[in-house]
Amino acid sequence: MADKVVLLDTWASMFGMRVRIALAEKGVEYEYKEENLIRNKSPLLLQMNPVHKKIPVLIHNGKPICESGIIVQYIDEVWKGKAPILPSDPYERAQARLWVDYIDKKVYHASKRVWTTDGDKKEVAKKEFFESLKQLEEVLGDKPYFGGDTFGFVDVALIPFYCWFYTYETFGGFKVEAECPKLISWAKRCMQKESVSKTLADEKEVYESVLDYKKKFVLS
Ligand code: GS8
Repeated sequence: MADKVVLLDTWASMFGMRVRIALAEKGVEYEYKEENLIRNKSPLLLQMNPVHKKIPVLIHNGKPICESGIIVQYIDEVWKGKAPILPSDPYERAQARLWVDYIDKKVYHASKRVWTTDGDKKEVAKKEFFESLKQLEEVLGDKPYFGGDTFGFVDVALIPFYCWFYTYETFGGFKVEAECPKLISWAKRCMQKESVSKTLADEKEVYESVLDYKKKFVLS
């Protein structure tokens, strides 16, 4: 029986984009279901992710897998043959997981505060955002990808943030390229891959959706 793969997601989610890139890398066909997280989470989402009630959720032959980093690893294990995402060496694999965890804990939290806060809080967020990106630039070094010569787990986890850079830059009054040129070159390299360019949302549409969100909910 053919695999039935369903993805519960929202179009602008950097976490959902990770999963879509991984599925594209592996050539897995799936049904995409857009969730309305603000007004109305679907009964399917609440049933499939009762703990966090968050997207993305991958439903593989009826069984849910939650949390983007875990989903990408699951995809890599299930669809083994093509385009490995995680390194085969256990030490390298541990390092890749460490940096994905770093992206989740540092980059995401700082980046979100750049557009949701003001004043001193925003200045602290900007500082932390650049510290985390510069740390990642150091990890990248002179390699084409975080995965070395090939696009890997850390690349999949980080590249969706690229289509949010315009939003961070507009709210933060900075240019990422001025501070982290190597990272921008890396992002442009990743964008040459179809799995990435076809997945990443339009940066202006992301920004418009953030403006819309902020109008509805007074943040900060
Ligand atoms: C984060 C998912 C998440 O924040 C992962 O999958 O890696 N650690 C998780 N999902 C958000 C949308 S993207 O910002 C979400 O579903 N939010 C709904 C809510 O918080 O109610």
